[in-house]
Amino acid sequence: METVCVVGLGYIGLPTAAILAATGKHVVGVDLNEKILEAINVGPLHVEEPGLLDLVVSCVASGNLAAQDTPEVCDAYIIAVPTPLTVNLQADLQSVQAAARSLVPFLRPGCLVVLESTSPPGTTSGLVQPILEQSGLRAGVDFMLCYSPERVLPGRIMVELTQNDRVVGGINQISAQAGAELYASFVTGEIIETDAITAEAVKLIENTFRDVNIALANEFALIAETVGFNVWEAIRLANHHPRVRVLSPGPGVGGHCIAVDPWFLAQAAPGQSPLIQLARRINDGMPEHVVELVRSTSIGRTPTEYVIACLGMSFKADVDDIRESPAMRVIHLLTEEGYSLRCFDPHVKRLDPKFRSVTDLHAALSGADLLLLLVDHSEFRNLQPTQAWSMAGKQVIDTRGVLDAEFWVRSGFAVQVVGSHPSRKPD
Ligand code: SAJ
Repeated sequence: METVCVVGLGYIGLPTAAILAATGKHVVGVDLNEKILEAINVGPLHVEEPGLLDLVVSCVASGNLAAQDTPEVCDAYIIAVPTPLTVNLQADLQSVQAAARSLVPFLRPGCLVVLESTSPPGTTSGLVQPILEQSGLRAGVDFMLCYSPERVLPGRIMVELTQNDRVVGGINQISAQAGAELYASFVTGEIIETDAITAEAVKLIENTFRDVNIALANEFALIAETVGFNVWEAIRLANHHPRVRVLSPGPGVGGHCIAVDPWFLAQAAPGQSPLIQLARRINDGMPEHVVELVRSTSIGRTPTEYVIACLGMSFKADVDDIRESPAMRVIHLLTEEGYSLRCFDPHVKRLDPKFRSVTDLHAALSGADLLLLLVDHSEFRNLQPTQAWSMAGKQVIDTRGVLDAEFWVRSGFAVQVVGSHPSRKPD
């Protein structure tokens, strides 16, 4: 398999295309978005990910990677397009359908097609296969068809794409073998062959496990605030148990995976998934809880005169991605209530003008009544009270439990950490 066509050049497709190109394969990246094509062929890159820029630049320069708007005949095809959630909490598979349709004229006997997009169980054989067979070729006989989930963590994509174990599910055994051969060209982790529907379920199970665990941590945080203990300390100590690994509470769960994928599993069997659905709702309720904490700090002030420095907009630390971001949800809710916001995120470059965003920390904090820490970016983890002297009010809400609350309190600030009792300013 010397030539590969990757359809969808986003957070997964582009790194995959670049890594394949770096192995010496001739890779054609396909995307419908002209701006993305220009970003790859000319720059600047549309995705911020450590190590990605250099690799893309060198692969484009070597001629092994080219971005274009239509597929071409290749030995292997990878579909890595988005599968968002509809308003009815169903998987929107239109991009997968369109990508599969776009490949039909180019399929040739002996080629391989892999679906990587996170999809409800049964999508590869039930949706993609019939579309591809419109080529007149039979899946599993004339061409091979697999599902293989990516499992990489944003911020560590380039490392994890090669090092993580890879599950490859074929619609039959020879398809799985062909898929495993493609991934063996760049994966150093174990490659495990299975069937397509199991591989689809594996991806959903992994992210659902994490979502439910975060929901549990968030529930512990709400209990802690009511009962009066520090959830961060309690979780840290509980995790000393050899078989306990509670995740961290926070302002909610974001990103295009963990906040979305559990619904694909839940919707496949709504009557059998009450725990998954409840966990989703607990996590989705956290931004509203943060807004309640803000209300409690601003009692007696009208929202318009209460200035909040919102630190962080992305869905998690050290990434520029604001998709499904709980920080953005909090910002939306506060905006709706009429608060005066100053939003600052050192990673998010394309800011929506409707939010009053500023380009540095000082501008965000200067004259603000409340410091609302929404994302635990490296730049914020060691934030010091001395950096916040220019604030008009001395209120802090830390939704990520990263600030040294006692030190901030000793320095004259009132600090509320999600999952613990509010600390008052010393008299
Ligand atoms: N979060 C918490 N508490 C935690 C951990 C995370 O509130 O203890 C929040 C984050 O702040 C963020 C969200 O959850 O808003 C998701 O962040 P994440 O770091 O847990 O996950 P993602 O979305 O960046 O990547 C996940 C990973 N899946 C698992 O860890 C099981 C990654 O391996 C997947 O490849 C990726 O989803 C994906 O593409 O599906």
